[in-house]
Amino acid sequence: MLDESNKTYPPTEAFTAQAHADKETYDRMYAQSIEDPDGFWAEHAKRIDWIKPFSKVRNVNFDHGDVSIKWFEDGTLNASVNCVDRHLADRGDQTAIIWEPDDPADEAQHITYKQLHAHVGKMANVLKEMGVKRGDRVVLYLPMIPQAAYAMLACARIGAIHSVVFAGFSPDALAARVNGCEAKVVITSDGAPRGGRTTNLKDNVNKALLHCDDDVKTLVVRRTGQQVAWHENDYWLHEMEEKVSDQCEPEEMNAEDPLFVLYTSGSTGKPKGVVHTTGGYLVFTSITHQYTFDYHDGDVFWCTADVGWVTGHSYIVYGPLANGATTLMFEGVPTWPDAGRCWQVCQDHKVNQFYTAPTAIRALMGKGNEHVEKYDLSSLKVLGTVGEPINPEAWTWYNEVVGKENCPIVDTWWQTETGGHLLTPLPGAIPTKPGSATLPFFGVKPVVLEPESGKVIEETECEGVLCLADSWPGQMRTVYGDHQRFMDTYFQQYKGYYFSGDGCRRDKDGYYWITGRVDDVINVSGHRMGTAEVESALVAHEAVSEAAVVGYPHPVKGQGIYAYVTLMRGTEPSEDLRKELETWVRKEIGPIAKPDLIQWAPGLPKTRSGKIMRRILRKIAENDYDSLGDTSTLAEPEVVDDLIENRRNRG
Ligand code: 6R9
Repeated sequence: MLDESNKTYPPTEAFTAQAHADKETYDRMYAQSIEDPDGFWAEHAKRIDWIKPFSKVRNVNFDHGDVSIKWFEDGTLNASVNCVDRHLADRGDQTAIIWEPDDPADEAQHITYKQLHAHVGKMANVLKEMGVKRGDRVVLYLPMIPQAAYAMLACARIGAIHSVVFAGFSPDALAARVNGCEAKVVITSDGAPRGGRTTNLKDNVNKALLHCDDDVKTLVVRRTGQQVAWHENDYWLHEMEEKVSDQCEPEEMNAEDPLFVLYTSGSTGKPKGVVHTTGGYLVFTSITHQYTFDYHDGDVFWCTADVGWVTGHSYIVYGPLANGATTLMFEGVPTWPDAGRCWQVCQDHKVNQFYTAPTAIRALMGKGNEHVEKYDLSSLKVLGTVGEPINPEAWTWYNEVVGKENCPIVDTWWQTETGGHLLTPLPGAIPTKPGSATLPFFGVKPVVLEPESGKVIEETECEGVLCLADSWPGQMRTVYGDHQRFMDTYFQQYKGYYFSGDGCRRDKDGYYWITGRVDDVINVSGHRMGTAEVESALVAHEAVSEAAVVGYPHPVKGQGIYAYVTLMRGTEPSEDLRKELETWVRKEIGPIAKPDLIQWAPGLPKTRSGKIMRRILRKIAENDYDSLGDTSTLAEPEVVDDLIENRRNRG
């Protein structure tokens, strides 16, 4: 592996000269944000239009049992007004959204702020017409089409809470989320083209709704024109839109009213509904979008994430649109029709900031430089990465081949729970090091704790678990319908701190290096997967008696899914059964959860109290047999030898 850990890459003088922040500005603003958080955030909350100004900036308690997080609590605002209406006067005819369809032969669309306003107004009125009221939940299960952004903003406009479900999730996973937040309406499309193939989304919704309340209505966007099975509670968006006006009076929302729920994997089987509220989230996504990407008026910003993930929420929709940016939305995949697709889009639309995940960078790096070199990438100014640690090889390729050593790379560490960037370089201010998310954003107080004792480590150079000592405006407020779970997950283990679930190292310069999850969450292609979710899908199959899932290093995905499976007595392992289990998990959760490797395990290593020793399974999956640690406390130490022998046989 390349050792780049001591190399630093300072921004060029020319870049720094035009940037929002140089090192001195960063130091000054960071210091102020820590010494006087109330003053700092009162000042920066002015970037948002308030209907009624707030008088109190923060009201935060991190004590387990009594956790409560409030920002700008007596202020009122509307998120859709901030993302749309307030730009009409100055930039009504500027493009708000560039939509690049899956097939490069189809033409891109440019939607101006004026048009966005009309689309959002119509969709908001359609939702009202369907009976959606302030506080109701609406699930979005959509391809990457502009209607996804319209729908989010339409919900925000009428005070409904959206919950976007990634369109790659299975009908079962969708049903669990519709039921979890008791949604009134599901918004979907007939089909979803992606990488030249089409998924029948409406069909998935039909299957999901068999497990949901009969009253749930479906609003369908016509994307492909394909045939769909129709039910009595189904409505076509284009038909509904004919009946309503495009003017919709926005609801006056409290800063702490929920804006959305987004389900994410945790270390137990059931996904958590992460709740974000309106005021703090909008302030935080807007300020991070501006400073982290050094976004300037007129820039074209492209985040390649799907709106089904938090990255799409914060950096395709809310952050950029709150800043009056031109945000690019891409329906396709980076490798279809070929590995030049992203660079062609960058060239065609003169993209200035490009934000993607290490897994995409690695996949494209593997296809050869010629796909990049064919295109004119001179518009690029800043490159971003998110989702998992980036390996130095991929970082260097991104820097040299894509950025021509002329674009700072911002490695942004954050989570669904944090709403926006917590650790990241500001591109004009902070010299970068490949693989490090560098330093905290304004107002962010990272601490490294000893994992066992929970003691805060004071030395600069150290390694431990990453916690946050104080709140920031974009922090999640609760788990939907389960505040106890929120407190237990994030505030119980280390008293008085928010526990991120990540391990990290801090180097002599105070830079943070994320070492990965310390809980039972694995990170597959930048997507979070709870090992327990995959395990419960596996044991739901009649042939499986027990399953244990761990992550292992994967050259493109970062981590792959390694499943140890014990079969029911009398069931013989076979290649057919292996395929069947793979298909089964795909169906139960979705394609992203398909195990990369299934190993038949006659027995699993357990403690005498019956706990599966994942530490050992992880080592075996990594082919690292010399550091298995103490196995003598196992109920049946000999199962380990069996597993090792099986692992060796598969090479
Ligand atoms: C935004 C997002 C969060 C988990 C997080 C960590 C990993 C994200 C990272 C990173 C290293 C980075 N992660 N960004 N690890 N360097 N720059 O990805 O949210 O899907 O909730 O995942 O992803 O492990 O805890 P989410």
